[in-house]
Order: sequence, then structure tokens, then C-alpha cells
Amino acid sequence: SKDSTPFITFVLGGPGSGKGTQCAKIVDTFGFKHLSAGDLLRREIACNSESGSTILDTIKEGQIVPSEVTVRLIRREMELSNNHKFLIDGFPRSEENRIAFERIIGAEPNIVLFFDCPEEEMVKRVLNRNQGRVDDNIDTIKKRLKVFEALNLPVVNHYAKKGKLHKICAVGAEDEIFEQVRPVFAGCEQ
Ligand code: UP5
Ligand code: MG
Repeated sequence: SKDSTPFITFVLGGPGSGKGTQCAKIVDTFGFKHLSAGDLLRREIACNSESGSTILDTIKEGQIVPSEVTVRLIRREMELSNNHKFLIDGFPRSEENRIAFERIIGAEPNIVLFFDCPEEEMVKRVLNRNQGRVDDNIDTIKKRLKVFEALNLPVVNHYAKKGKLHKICAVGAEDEIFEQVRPVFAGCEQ
């Protein structure tokens, strides 16, 4: 219920590492509320919100949307939800994102999942996806990979040092990968 302290999982990994795919399985099995930061930003573009055109330009370049924008969207969804278990997918993407979340939400994640996937595999998956995303082209994918390595890996390392990181080998069949994810949530059964 809304009165409970939130239980927060951050889901990290490069573009196409399978974050969204595994989040759907975690939702089905453990009853989390899935908040994909990328989906929330794409929704702002689709509904022509004030910040929509800036968000679109940023996503096309594979860059990171300002923290205030993203954290505001995540906070709104957390407040509207009557679930208290959250899967925050694709966020934080930088140390600046992380610090802004901790300041504005006033909480740290309980668990951080990291889907570790070789670049060639990520590129292959994203190019095969075919869902019309403006950033699923080879030029933008190269930029997304550079930004991931430069800005997201420091966040991964931060949580590794804090003992919160669960590194998952993201190569193989979706169900096999989920068998590595499942034990991380032992005790979170609905
Ligand atoms: N697939 C999945 N698992 C597979 C497997 N085991 N074997 C073979 N294929 C597999 O998967 C990608 C594709 O691979 C799918 O077709 C799937 O069927 C297949 P998916 O689960 O969608 O991977 P995911 O990691 O979610 O990939 P996504 O492209 O969504 O990751 P990104 O991190 O690049 O995208 P996101 O939507 O999070 O962000 C997009 C952009 O938004 C960012 O580049 C950035 O510009 C902006 N953004 C911000 O600025 N701030 C934020 O906080 C978040 C986003
Ligand atoms: Mg995704």
C-alpha cells in the first residue's frame, strides 16, 4: 500500500541488453510496478508536452535528458501507483542522475540489477528490433554505447562498491537469463 516504504530496484544495462524483456518477467513473477525511464520520456514526446521536442532531440543523439525532467516523471508515476515495489528500468544513466534521484526522492535502491552484454550482441538486437524507435539506427546506437560506457558504468561501479549490484550475464535465451534473475528476488514473492 501507499503507506509502505518503497522497495526500489534499478535495472541497468546497455542498449538492447534486455532490460525491458526481463522487467516484464519480473513483473509477472514478483508483482513489481515497471517504470521504464525511456518509455516515460517517449510518452512525453508522443503527447507533445512542453519538453517533448527537446527530449526527442536528446534521444536521437543518444544523449541523456536532464535529471530534473526524468526524476519528475519517475516521481509522478511512483506517487500515482498503489504498488510500493518499483522496477526503475534504464535509470539512473549517470552519476548526476543518481544523485538527483537520491536527493529528490530521498531514497536509495534496495537492489540494482546489471545486465552485462557484449556490444556486438547489443547492436544486433537493437537493429533487429524493428519497432520504429528513432534511436534504433547504427549511428545513434554507436552514440548510445559510448554514453553508456562513459556515464552509466560509473553508476554500476558505485553500486558494486555498496554491495547492491547483481550482475547478470545477459547472453543466452530469455528464460535462461531469467533463471539468474529469479534468486535475486527471493523473498519478494507476491
Ligand atoms: N532480446 C531481449 N532479450 C534477448 C535475448 N536474451 N536474446 C535475444 N534477443 C533478445 O531488448 C532489445 C531487443 O532484443 C528486443 O527486440 C528483444 O526482443 C531482444 P529489450 O528488452 O528491449 O532491451 P533494453 O535493454 O530494454 O533495450 P533499450 O533499447 O530499451 O535500452 P536503452 O537503454 O538504449 O533504451 P531506453 O529506452 O532505456 O533509453 C532510450 C534513450 O532515452 C536513451 O538513449 C536516452 O537518450 C534517453 N534516456 C534518458 O535520457 N534518460 C533516462 O533516464 C532514460 C532514457
Ligand atoms: Mg528498454
